[in-house]
Amino acid sequence: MEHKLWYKSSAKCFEEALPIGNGSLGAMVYGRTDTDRISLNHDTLWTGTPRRFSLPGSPDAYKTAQQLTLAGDIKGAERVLAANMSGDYGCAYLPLGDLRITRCGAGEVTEYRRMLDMRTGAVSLAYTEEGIRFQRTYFVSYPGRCLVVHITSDQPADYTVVTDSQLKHTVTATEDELILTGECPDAVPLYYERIAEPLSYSGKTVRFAAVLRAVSDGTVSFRDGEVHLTGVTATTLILAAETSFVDFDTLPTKEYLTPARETARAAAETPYGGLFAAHTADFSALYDRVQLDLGFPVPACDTGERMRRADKSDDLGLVELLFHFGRYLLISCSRPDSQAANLQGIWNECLQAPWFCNYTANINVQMNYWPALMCNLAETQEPLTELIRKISVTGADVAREFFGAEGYCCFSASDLWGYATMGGRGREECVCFAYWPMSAGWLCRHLWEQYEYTLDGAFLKDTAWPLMKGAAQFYLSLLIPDGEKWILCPSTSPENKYILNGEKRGLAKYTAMSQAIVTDLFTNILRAAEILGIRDGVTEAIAEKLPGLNVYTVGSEGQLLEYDGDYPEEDIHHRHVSHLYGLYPGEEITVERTPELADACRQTLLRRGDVSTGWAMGWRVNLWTKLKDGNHALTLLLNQLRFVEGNDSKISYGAEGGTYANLFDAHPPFQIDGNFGVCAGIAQMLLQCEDGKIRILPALPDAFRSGSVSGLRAKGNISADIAWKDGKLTACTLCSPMSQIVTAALPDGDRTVTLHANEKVSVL
Ligand code: FUC
Repeated sequence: MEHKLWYKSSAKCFEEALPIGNGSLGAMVYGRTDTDRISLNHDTLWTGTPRRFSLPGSPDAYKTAQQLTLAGDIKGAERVLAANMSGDYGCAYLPLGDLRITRCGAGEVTEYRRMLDMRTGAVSLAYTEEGIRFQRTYFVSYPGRCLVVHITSDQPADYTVVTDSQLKHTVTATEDELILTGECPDAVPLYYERIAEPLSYSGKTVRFAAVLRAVSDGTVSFRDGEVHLTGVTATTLILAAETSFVDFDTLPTKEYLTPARETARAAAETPYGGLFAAHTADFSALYDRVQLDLGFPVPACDTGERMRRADKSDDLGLVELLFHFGRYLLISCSRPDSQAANLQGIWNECLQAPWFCNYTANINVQMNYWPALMCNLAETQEPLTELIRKISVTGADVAREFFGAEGYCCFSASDLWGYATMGGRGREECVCFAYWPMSAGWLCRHLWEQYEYTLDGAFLKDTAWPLMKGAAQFYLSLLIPDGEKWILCPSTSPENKYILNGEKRGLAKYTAMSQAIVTDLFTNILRAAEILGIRDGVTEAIAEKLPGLNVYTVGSEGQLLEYDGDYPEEDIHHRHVSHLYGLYPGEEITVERTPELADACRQTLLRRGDVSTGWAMGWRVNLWTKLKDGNHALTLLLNQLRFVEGNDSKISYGAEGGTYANLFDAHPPFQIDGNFGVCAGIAQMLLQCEDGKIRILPALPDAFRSGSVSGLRAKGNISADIAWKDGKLTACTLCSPMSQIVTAALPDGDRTVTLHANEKVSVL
């Protein structure tokens, strides 16, 4: 079992640096011996201010687009949607700044080691220079709400510490603090646009303060915006950051400087050992819930060298590491009271980050949470629930003003302020990615699953139900009859296009994915209604329309059709596999219950191919596990482990995905969803919940000869411990806090067992 990423050299770039975080405050540690860099983020630093949406007249445009689509004028319908519904993109996530620690050493650096220990949630650094042994430990404490850097040396040394930011800022020093204050710009250009003018600062955006303190056995002086440490052997740097963000709907006017100073002062008054102990206790309590041992030997070389090797098939220990790293990242970037994990979790150094580092919601933000419930980290999903709550408010305006519909909706991306409208800035070709009012439906499956995993009835009634109902009401308003069917017309399949009359089109009469998302939501809402004893007009309308949503058709190549016809695809290797939503994360298609459709999914995956962007391979890992093909899932996983060199700003939409030296997923660029997707996929090789059964080792690759996993979660608030040897299941116990009867699907057949409260029961 291995829980460490380690390196024999410092990070040359972001994709070699090591992430730490407490959900809100994030840091990337470079571990340099001359000027060390710790880049900083706070999850509420975004451009913009609260806003609500209106677009009078667009319900008519929507109806016009629908009529044009039904009449076969897809091009005309795309034009109408682009001209009347498409607007600006949402806001951008911003970097806070940097903390830099300089020591002007002259000697050669030897015995260097930089390491992330995922069990403690801390990075450490050790090296020798000029005969002095230096050590550092870095962590971001959730209980302490601050970054801690502990610096020691076996002989006295001198350092200078500074802070900096790309945002408008000032740095001042008091007697015992360095204070960086600043504010967010109103907007930043997209990543591929140049900043033509100085950024505008209206003074209404989020403001922030980062307060640095130093506790040392040597001399500490704060002057000229710097901290000078002289003759020190043990120093603890503490950095606390707070912002004026209140909530998505309120102007950011919260007091931030005093809380940041208070937090830093309180931490500085706590001995370092106490800070470290509180942090590790908090972190390990979450991280240690799941254990995975695949039994592979750990090579002697460092993690970077392991990643750089072309063939990963003889270093399958990396799979274990990737699984743990996914859990590590989730705990570090999404905690109760933090914002939801964005495209890069919380770690972003760019003023103009790719895709604004936002909540892209046509797969990405959802994928971030795929491992949460399976890996017994339900509380990390709280921020996602809050994101849904936001868009249930802002998106109600969008539903009404854009569609004349009830409920709420959100297009393909969101932000800190609950952005829910259609981006694309009116460009005609934007429809294929921007017109997609489906994200709320997909997001709601996380609410339902949270109930299924935790059986928390209060959560179902008070939180999940109203949010699921609002999303369902929106789709009920939109569905129209088409013969025996009920369709969402027009629809797109995220970011993909097909060929119609020799031209590329994104819009279609209906798409498999839109229908599948509504099917999933309606199915889950009826289940929830039954549990809650609710029957009303909404549930009746849902029950009536649900059977008519199934439009699945198998195409001429045996593939599942993505659109309403068997059109040639623009790109048969497209990264999105949206039409397979019903296989995963949805549950409509299973090998056992709908074998023909499962087979069509298999053909679709084979046609799409095994190389793609990072997250797209992460999705495919999960899909192959759902097809019960562990070996193919492993092929995808190994592809995802393909080494990608960092510090390359190129964005690739093709077959260049993989993993960086610091195990961050490479779209490229870095995008954290792939880390979470693959983490969930590894869990799904070992355990799946399907049609009321708990499937044990449903997709175990042959190469995983012997191993064990414990603490994985199954639906029904059940914890599972599994062991296997030479490919055969040798032990499996299930445990639940209450008595219940469950069916376990084992490799050699089903077993129904009675679980008694808090007793581990063997199902073998
Ligand atoms: C979706 C994907 C892209 C990228 C972006 C952030 O739009 O299609 O590949 O991941 O999100």
